[in-house]
Amino acid sequence: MRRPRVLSGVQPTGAIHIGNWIGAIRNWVDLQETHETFFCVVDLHAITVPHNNKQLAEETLSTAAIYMACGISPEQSTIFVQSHVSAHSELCWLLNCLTPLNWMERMIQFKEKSIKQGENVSIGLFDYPVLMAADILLYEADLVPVGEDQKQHLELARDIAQQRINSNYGDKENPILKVPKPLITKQGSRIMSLVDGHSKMSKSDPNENSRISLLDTPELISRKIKRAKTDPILGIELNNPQRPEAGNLLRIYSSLSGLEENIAIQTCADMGWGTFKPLLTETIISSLQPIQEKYFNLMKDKGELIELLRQGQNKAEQVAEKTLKKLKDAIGFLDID
Ligand code: AQP
Repeated sequence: MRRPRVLSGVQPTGAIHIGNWIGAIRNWVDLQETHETFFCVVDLHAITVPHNNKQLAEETLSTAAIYMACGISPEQSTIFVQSHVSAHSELCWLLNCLTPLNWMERMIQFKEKSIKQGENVSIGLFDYPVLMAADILLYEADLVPVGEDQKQHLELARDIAQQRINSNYGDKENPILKVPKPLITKQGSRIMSLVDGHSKMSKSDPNENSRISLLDTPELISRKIKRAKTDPILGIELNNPQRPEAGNLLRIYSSLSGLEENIAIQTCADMGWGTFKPLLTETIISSLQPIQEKYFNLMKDKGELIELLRQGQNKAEQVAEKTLKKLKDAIGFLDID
């Protein structure tokens, strides 16, 4: 019996921030102990919006190094780059041909992201959820860690596997594709922008002050926290809808200090911003310091890093090719191997 398999990834669309870490990567570290884990840098997803071709390779490598610096171990997990395993693109095409257009037209994230792109929306952005379904289904993932915003995409992957593939080409005893389940991450793990408590902290937010990146220097962290939006009310609260910024900063403090939320609430209940902000700054700096140290060490030897990604690619390919072959046979392609 194999351990339940988990697959997840981050797009190399910019510097990884504490939202990506608290909401995703940090949880993956724990999953390695109990699950069979596949973590990819999803560079094919990154080009669904305009990207910088001079930076993509470097950001891809840097994202992989961040995974490892945060504690994802190449021995325990399969760490790889999405575009290095061509089965992702190939399965995406096959799934495209099996997915009804009207299922795609319901995707909320496309509607939101396409507004930001104006006239320049690519077909790739529309197809993002099918590529994500390909990522998940290729590895026969049992569980996929998803935040609220990705739930609909996982639902699509489940529907494609179940309704368009298994029920058309398979039978109950021998399903062709595994139907994945969501691994819902904690509510509190959604980290919001430092300058607007209503919008998510995001790599692509043009305002650098909206996020703390994992590689920010102590001086920069201190400056960003000083500038973070506050209000004139004394006492830091977690769950007051009128004070989203206070709630967000307290959530970051509780996540990084390791204090239970209720203890963090009590500790900060009477603090003014002048006391709380330096405390938060210190907490962020000290929790990022070991990650930064490991990251810069890893980046000293890019050859070794690339070798680890090559090994990850080989491991990933072995699993992905099997699933792809199974589906191609089910669809009815001529096989000459
Ligand atoms: N603010 C956040 N709080 C908690 N979790 C977050 N994640 C992203 N932002 C937050 C989680 O990080 C993982 C990787 O995300 P992604 O790179 O695939 O894309 P994203 O969700 O669109 O992240 P960004 O930072 O907002 O990137 P851009 O700006 O490029 O779109 C996911 O598990 C996500 O839930």
